[in-house]
Amino acid sequence: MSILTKFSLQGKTALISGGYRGLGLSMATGFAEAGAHVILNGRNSQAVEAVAARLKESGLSASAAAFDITDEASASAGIDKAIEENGQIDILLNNAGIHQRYPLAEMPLDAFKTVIDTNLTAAFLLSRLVVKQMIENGGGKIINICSLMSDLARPTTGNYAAAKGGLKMLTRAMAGEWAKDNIQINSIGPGYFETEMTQALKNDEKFDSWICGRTPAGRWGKPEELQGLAVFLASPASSFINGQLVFVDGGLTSVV
Ligand code: GCO
Repeated sequence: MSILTKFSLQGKTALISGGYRGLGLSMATGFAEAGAHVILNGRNSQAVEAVAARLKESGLSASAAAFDITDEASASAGIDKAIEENGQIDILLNNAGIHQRYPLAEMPLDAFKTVIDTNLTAAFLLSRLVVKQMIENGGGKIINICSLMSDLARPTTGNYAAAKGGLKMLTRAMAGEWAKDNIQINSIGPGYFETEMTQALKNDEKFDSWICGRTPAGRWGKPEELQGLAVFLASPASSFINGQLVFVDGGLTSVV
């Protein structure tokens, strides 16, 4: 296989949770441009269908799968339907994530639970729902979207950091159980990227200049800068990499 073919996703089907916007959509677009059929997930079917239609208009292979990743019955039915409609799921990108920022001492229990459910538990649930058919098909790829907050926290993000720290270890646990079945499970740790989730932070001049000073690259990341690593981890080129977390953060987690 030539080296460029090793990076191709031709003939693969990828399911991306929260894949209709932000970083998830950017990585889904990268998968599609590398040849995959991408299934975009979100709760709102209208929004997801519209974005999938936009990708198709630009010549990419895309479809929608609207279901709630935090609800076992909804996720199970959604995954079954996606497999029935597409034959199989070769690549799962556990991307969906939310923030509900509070100082820990004032954080409502619901805010803690909801962030853990969406950012961590859902990755377990979706992976468990797709792994059996990956094993039957001779292998697959699971990519968990961790964060710089898998290793570093800051005030008001305790729920998010706990979830992303847990996701780093869940990645390793999955590798420990499923690598033998030719499934590679790795994670990506974005640093600060300008998305809906961080728009308010980016617009805050003090925070923006702190991040640009704290990040050796001196800037925020662009969503398309996640595509290369995502495609690599989804491709045959990473067939002997397992349980790893790779930061895409301009060097932020490498310096004090
Ligand atoms: C914050 C930010 C961070 C980053 C995220 C990137 O509140 O400091 O939202 O959580 O966006 O960690 O991976």
